[in-house]
Amino acid sequence: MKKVFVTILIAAAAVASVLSSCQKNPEGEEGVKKYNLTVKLAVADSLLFEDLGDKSLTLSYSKGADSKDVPIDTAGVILKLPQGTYSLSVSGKLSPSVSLSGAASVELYQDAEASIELTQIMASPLIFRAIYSCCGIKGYTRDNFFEIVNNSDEVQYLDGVCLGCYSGANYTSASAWLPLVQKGLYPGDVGGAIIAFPGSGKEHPLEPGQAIVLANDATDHSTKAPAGNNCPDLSGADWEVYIGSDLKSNTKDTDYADVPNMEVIHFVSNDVWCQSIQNGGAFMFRMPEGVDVKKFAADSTNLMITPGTQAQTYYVMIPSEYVLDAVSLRNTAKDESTLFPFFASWDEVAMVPQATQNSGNGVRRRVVKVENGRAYYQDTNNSKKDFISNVKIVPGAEYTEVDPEPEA
Ligand SMILES: [Ca+2]
Ligand SMILES: [Ca+2]
Repeated sequence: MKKVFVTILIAAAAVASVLSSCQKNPEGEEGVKKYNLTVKLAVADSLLFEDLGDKSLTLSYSKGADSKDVPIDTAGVILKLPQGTYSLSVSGKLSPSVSLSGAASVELYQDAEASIELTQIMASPLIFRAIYSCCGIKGYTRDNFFEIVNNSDEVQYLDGVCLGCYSGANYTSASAWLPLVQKGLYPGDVGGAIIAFPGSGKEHPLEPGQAIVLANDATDHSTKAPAGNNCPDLSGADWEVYIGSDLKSNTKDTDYADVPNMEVIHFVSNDVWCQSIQNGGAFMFRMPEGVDVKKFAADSTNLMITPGTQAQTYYVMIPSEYVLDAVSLRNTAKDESTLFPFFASWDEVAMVPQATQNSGNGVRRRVVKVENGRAYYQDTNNSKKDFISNVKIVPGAEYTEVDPEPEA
């Protein structure tokens, strides 16, 4: 999920609460008193009621284990309900990529009114579903892979979608990049390169719910890595990263001919993309309409060396507003409180612990809903909550079960 446009406050405003007694009704459930609950909707300034128009919104109200849904619109709704404490939530869609939500709670022991302020959230249709980067045994690091899923209800096109990466470094001291990162400007090829899906716009569709596997090297690593490995077979990957010899004559990378290559937009490594993200992250972005990423990456005004150094390595700086999805991982051996962020707070809130090395495990996004066999994934810009750490990831496997809520 990207950006909360209209920030804010899920206000439990004006919850006319008044607790009268909690006396048990001697007449039993049949005789439980009922009161009117008036639910009103509020929106932050920049989201006008007109924008809501006739969009269908759903009000869910629950008391204990009971939950019911009713339609609600800008006029609000009045419900006659048995007394009790209710949790209220409103959800709906403004457009394919913009959803609305809000919540409140109310104690209904006399006629009461609740006002729910709606927050407008722009959800990225394309997100990382899984990242496998725990690496193999004896320094084997070529087996990383990434899954990208279409988490929306519309066909999405991968053409031109770019990936950047932070990799390596324990990052327990503030990076020279930190002041820029906090402003939402990210060095895109710290992890080796900026890569992109090729295509002119509509060559690589991804159906709703469909995912692809992007391998660093599209080969069977279980036979290539030293004995005792738990590395994946990536010979069936959909895409691979090939840091081609057209870029550097001394490339150490191998092109596995059966699997199409990502385009390399800009690079600082001649070998592996996003080699080891024990502590680091990956992000996905798309240039605005009409902006060619190769031209952007060739424009010196978009390039920087590591601040405070005389280094000759130039990185392409990617603005946050182009970012679709950002995920960061942390080395579990490090104290969380000593780590510094890789992304601005609105793109990414907290890191998910990396999987154990040579475990065959990775981090995978939580399934929050399954409808007609299709999984929907959690995306709240918080990797710690959105991802499950250290779980077996079978490249391209489908998920059909809702995952339990994360522990608090
Ligand atoms: Ca490769
Ligand atoms: Ca290839």
